[in-house]
Amino acid sequence: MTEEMLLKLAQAVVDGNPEVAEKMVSEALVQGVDPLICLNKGLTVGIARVGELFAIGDYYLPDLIAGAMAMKAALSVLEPALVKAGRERKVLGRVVLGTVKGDQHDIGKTLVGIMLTANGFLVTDIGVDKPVADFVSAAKDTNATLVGASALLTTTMLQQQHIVQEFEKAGLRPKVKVIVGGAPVTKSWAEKINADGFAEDAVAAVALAKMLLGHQT
Ligand code: B1M
Repeated sequence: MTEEMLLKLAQAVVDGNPEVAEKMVSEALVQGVDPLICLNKGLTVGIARVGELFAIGDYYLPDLIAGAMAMKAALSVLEPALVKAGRERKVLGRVVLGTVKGDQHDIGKTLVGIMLTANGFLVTDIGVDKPVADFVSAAKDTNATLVGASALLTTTMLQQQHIVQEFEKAGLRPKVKVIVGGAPVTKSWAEKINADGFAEDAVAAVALAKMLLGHQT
């Protein structure tokens, strides 16, 4: 995929055009383009631009939704290829993943899940807007050793701290590691709330999960 095509793919997300985004990704895959290139140099660039335009007031909520829908449409085409691209086949660990209470953002969390699955983790995605208790019960039900909490809003980040505290209270730590991520989340926030780790993106989340569960990265 040329730089120009990647720019067009990003633009399809900026324009909130799911048909074009999906078609371009399908064509790229047929041509043998690395799905990670489509993701990182096309779709992610587009959705980041949508966020910038929203932040400066050029885009409104419907534009935000349209951009997200275009990204999700393209991701649904990309997902099987991303998973197939994963080389590890051994199960590296069981993971529970969700977006915290009060937060509806699911694209980043879903991507983290796709990349963990692609790299050999068994992922239980509990969805968005999930209260602390759901993370704990899912971890117990699935016998997970890693829990990931995603938060995209400064107002919902605090939920990550509640999750860490609840796992502590339930006596599940240190057996269960808790990792956090999402656009406003930082390493220092993760340290402050005593999480086991922070990952900036889905690729870093895989490396972090491997490291925490004792696998070589
Ligand atoms: Co919202 N939104 N949004 N939004 N939205 C942001 C987050 C915002 C930064 C936009 C802005 O102002 N520039 C802003 C938050 C400001 C803040 O608090 N700091 C914002 C706002 C304000 C809102 C609303 C309040 C708007 C309103 O209603 N007035 C509202 C809140 C709704 C709610 O949740 N209660 C809202 C709603 C929405 C939509 C529903 C329209 C839509 C989401 C659709 C969906 O997810 N199904 C949406 C979108 C699309 C965005 C932006 C534009 C894009 C988010 C995204 O999908 N990014 C976003 C701006 C931005 O982030 N630049 C914005 C792509 C995704 C791949 O990246 O999610 O960051 P990200 O995930 C990355 C990493 O962060 C990391 O890896 C991922 C992959 O690389 N990561 C993890 C994520 N989770 C991880 C977990 C890990 C590890 C890594 O371990 C567990």
